[in-house]
Amino acid sequence: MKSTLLRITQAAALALTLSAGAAYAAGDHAGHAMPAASTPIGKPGDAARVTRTIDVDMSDAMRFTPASIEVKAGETVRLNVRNSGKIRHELVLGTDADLKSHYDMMMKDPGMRHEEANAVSLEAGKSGQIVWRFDKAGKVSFGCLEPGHYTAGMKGSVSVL
Ligand SMILES: [Cu+2]
Repeated sequence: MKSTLLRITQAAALALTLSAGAAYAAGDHAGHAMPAASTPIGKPGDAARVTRTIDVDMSDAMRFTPASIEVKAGETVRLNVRNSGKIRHELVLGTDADLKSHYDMMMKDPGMRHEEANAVSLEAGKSGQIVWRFDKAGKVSFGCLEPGHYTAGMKGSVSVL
């Protein structure tokens, strides 16, 4: 009886720790959130205007498949992202400079989660989506900013034509 109670208390304490950690990570990251207005990489898309869905796989080989995607300027695309690995991965859209600086932050604070519109962070086996409007011709990069992944080559790019 006593040990059951102890276990419940431990579970409650763990849950509290986890939620406090999540709140900290979200709060810590809020200052870096992208504005909803257009940015150098485009902006969050309207799901009703999606013209194309592109499946992207993330694997423990530290690769995105496909790693290069082509879209037309002005196109709103749904990236249907799947983590087929056994560890967490994420897909974050950004300029190379954005990704690099976020990656450096992740190295200092590995618990951080990306929950902005330009990112999806997925546990093993999970799927998620990003709806994004690529409104300027050029290159938009993406990467997995989990510690060690980006530098192992877990990156790709969207050519906006
Ligand atoms: Cu990864």
